[in-house]
Amino acid sequence: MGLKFARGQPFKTIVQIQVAIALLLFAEGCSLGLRKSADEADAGDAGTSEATGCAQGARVCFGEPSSNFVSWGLTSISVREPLLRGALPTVFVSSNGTSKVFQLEPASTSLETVDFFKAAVAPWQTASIDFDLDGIEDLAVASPGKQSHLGEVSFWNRVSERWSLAGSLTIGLGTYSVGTRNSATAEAVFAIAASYDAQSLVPLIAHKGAVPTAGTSISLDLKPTALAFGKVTGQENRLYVIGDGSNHGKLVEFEVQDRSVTKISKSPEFGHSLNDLRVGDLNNDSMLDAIAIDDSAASSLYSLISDANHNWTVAYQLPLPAYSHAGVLDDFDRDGLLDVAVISGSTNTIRMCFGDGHGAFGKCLELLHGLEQATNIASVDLNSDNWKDLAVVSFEGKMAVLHAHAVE
Ligand SMILES: [Ca+2]
Ligand SMILES: [Ca+2]
Ligand SMILES: [Ca+2]
Ligand SMILES: [Ca+2]
Repeated sequence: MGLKFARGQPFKTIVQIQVAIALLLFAEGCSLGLRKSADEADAGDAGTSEATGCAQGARVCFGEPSSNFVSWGLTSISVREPLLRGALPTVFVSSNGTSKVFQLEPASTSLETVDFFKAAVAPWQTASIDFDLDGIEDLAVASPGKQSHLGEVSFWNRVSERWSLAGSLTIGLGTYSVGTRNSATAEAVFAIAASYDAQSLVPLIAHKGAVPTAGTSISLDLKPTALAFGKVTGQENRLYVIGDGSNHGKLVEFEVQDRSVTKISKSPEFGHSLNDLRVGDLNNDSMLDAIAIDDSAASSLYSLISDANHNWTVAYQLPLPAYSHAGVLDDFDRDGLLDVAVISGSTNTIRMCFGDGHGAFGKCLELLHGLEQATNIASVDLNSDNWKDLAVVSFEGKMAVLHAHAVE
């Protein structure tokens, strides 16, 4: 998820890196008067060696990064979790640079390409789901398009052991994101695509044995940059969208039932350049919360907490390195509290900060991934040891993998 990397012309970033480092010095002061943790000042020097991740007091360590070249212009990475316990996951990465989508599987120390296909319109993001309900996982690919070609979502399934185009739906210019539910149900909304330029959401409806169709488009009062469905029992029908309004950004929550998508709440305004969104229960009260990442020069992560009445509070702001485009939410140290791992276009490191169970993120590790211009990050258990590992992709075309292990 997240798209500003493209919107800001990805490779002015090279020039921006130097500027970013200078601006970073000023970024620390940016505040909306939110609660900040006492550990925040330690975020950049949280006691790791600069190479990799074993900090004093941490419960998890990360090994040296292992990287390989996949394809120029990588923008996103998504994970298909294995159906069987102990089986290995499958990873998909999109190359906006070469219009290809790659399927990778865990090898000894990295992820290796096992198949790929070329999309008609350069892709941005890929999501795995069985949209035709035949029991075999398929793919939905979001392609932003450009002035001469509106953005679309294309649908791909496996035919004779190869990826094959089943069909596509025009969504609108700036179709960077497609979010899927846990699973598809016939004749109901199984995914939502967002058009940044058209400021709209388009529900995608599944049909057994057929290509999905588009439902009625929903207009937004913001430019959507990322969206996610709730994936926990009882909240799978929740859809969360972030984007930028005229001055600030916000999060909007929807309820999805069969074919209807209804707005039910929104957060206060926050941030200026919201780019990535992840959903999870930050404070263990069974209500889903969210993190949103602002990837401006004064980049920050915001924690948004929801109560049982869907009242949203911007509970915490964590300053990040300039141009932090994306992050993931997972319990990396297995203490029962969600943590974050964030990448930035201005550093070659991952910043991992551990959740305090109230929406704040305290102690941080700085983990070297070594790539230039990182665009996205995923958490995935690559070796079935129950420790979530990290995979990072970059616009230069490389992928880096860092394996987690328990502190000895
Ligand atoms: Ca299928
Ligand atoms: Ca919660
Ligand atoms: Ca944790
Ligand atoms: Ca692992």
